[in-house]
Amino acid sequence: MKKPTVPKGSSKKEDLIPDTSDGTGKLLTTNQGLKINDDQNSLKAGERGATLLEDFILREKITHFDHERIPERIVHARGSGTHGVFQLYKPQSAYTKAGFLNDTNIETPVFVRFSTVAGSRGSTDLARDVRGFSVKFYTQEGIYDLVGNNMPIFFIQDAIKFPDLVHAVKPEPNHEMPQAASAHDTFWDFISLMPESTHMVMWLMSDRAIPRSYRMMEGFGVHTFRLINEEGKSHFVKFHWKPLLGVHSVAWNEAQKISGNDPDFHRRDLWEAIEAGAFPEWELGIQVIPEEDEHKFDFDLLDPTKLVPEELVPVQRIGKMTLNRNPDNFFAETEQVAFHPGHIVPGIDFTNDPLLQGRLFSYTDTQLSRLGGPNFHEIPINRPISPVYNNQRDGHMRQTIDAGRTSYQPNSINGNSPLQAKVSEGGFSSYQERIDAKKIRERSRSFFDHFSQASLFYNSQSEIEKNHLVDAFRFELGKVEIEEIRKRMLGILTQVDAGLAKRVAEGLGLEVPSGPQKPVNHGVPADADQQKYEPVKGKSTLKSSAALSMKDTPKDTIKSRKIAILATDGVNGTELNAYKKALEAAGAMAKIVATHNGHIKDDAGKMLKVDFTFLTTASVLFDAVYVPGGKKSVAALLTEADAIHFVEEAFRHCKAIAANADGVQLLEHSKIPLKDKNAAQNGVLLNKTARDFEEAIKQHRFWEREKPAKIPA
Ligand code: HDE
Repeated sequence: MKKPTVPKGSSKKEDLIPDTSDGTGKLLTTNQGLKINDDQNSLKAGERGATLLEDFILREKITHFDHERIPERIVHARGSGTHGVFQLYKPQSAYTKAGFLNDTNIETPVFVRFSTVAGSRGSTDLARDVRGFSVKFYTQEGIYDLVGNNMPIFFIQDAIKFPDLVHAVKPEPNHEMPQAASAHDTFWDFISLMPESTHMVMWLMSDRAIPRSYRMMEGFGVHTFRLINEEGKSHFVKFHWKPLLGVHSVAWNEAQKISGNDPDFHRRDLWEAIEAGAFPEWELGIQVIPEEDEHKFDFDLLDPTKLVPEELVPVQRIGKMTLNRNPDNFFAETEQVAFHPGHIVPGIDFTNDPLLQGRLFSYTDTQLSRLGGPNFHEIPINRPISPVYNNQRDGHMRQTIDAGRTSYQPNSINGNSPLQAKVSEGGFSSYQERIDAKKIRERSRSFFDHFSQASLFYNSQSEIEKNHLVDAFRFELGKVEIEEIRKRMLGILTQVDAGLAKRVAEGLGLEVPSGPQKPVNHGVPADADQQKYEPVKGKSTLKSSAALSMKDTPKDTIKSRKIAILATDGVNGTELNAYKKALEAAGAMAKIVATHNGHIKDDAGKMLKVDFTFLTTASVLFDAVYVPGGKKSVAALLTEADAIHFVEEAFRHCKAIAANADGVQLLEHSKIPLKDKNAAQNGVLLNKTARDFEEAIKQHRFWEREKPAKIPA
């Protein structure tokens, strides 16, 4: 079948234009279009009141205000969205008939929303948490939503446990604490009783849970889906998003400080990068598994607590997504956008993953209360760019004026319109999977190896990543008050790795439980045979998988990286400008941080614009620090405790630091160890070129600095 081709530039943006309003230079009106003469004073009986009920302008304004909040998302409440496009590299007709995965001439508009899971709408971006990664494709065949996360697996295997999981991680119901944090008793109580979550908590305790940027995260569809080709043949598929900037994270100590300095850190980062034209890009990857291979693996493809190692099934990169336009209005677009894993197009279909099956119910249901009724698909951001015709009618806030007498089918009055589409006309037809089964509440034995992939994940981590995992478990379990829960978690960790359990136990001041540990599964039906639900540890065919570590992620650009230049009056302007220019030419954002706002005067009397002061920013908001020379400038910085703290903290967080000429003195006065001044030791560059500095910044972090000892900062 010939797929419809959309010329480039036919975008969601154009679709949104009729709904976009801009009052610049216009006269103020009421919602009824009446021009307003006085928006400063309500209508009163005399100048000292009382206010009159008659004041319809006041009433309209206040009433609207009273109702301008909607319920936040029950999970993923905190998020940031943006527009972009998806471009296919090569037709995928062997696997799928989906139009947007077959025609390389199509530039499919997308809207993407990134989010944390547990926190409220106003919570910090840098919580230790899973990140949501939702992509809405406005295809010619309707909306396709890929509603994924930045981790490839999930906590639970069956949708019926989702409310329990979320209740456990959300702030505790008696006092509503802690906000946006899993480090509390109810979360770990639940996790320690549900061994199926072990693999996911390994990911959650890893640095993946504290990304440097939304732009530097992987995305995963999590469940196994199906691709269906023109012949009706099905292949299993796992979806991936691979960021071209690599996968990078911050330090936990840094994450906590960012939360105070700029709780909007990720939102701002995304917004500013797009405004600056540094458009974030991801490649869409697919792992394709023929139907015949369904039972070839040592795990079940339907089990969402398992991933398909890339060593077993390579990821094919089939297209690129570029995010290139910030929304005009946060509420109208980012807040009202409604994703649903059940929004699919011909060529894509579901599997029987019991977590996915439950999700298929939840997402429309939740929009009914969140967006207020069944017409949320008419909200401009949710509206497909392909036409919508059906006999669904009326309801709260209905926008469409459906013309004609008939709203039923079959009908003879209107020629039976709208007509059902044949498959050859693009009509959706579900994959005809053969099912021959009893109606039972059960879990397949093939789902019970809860530990092999958790061990695989741990074994695939670098030493540094393992250290961070240990620290994260010590932090999280250290915040748990009930000792029984900590001990139970140690029992679970023994199943992952004895060394890991021992190190976590040391930090908690506990002994690793002695004897063979067999964590008990408490998620068991009342009448079930406990033994049937016992977790097992199978043998993974792989010892480690490189793709699970962030160590070898691409480190080849400083594009959009933020660099602080510490300077004040008397700075060597020639040097500063040359360095700044070189860094900016490589795509970085170099900002002057000074002792005062406004402008600083360089050593030649030229004025340089200050971007931040030590009061308005902090080292945790930058990727690297540079201290240029200039006697007077450095002398002033030496008397500024915040300047010394700035470089020490950047060192503590393993960032690249460059200092030239007198600037070196600032480092000498700090606790940064500078043994060999001529060597660029671990990313500390003294009197080196901007080019050397660029190479160091590309490395993202010099984590090995953490090994000998952390400096106080
Ligand atoms: Fe969600 N999830 N979820 N989820 N989820 C929602 O839908 C739900 C799950 C994910 O940016 C809600 O519109 C159930 C897995 C993202 O707007 C809700 C289950 C994955 C987002 C919901 C899951 C996700 C949501 C809340 C278990 C990764 C944010 C607001 C059966 C593949 C979407 C909303 C956005 C949001 C239900 C599990 C990802 C309540 C019942 C697994 C990225 O419908």
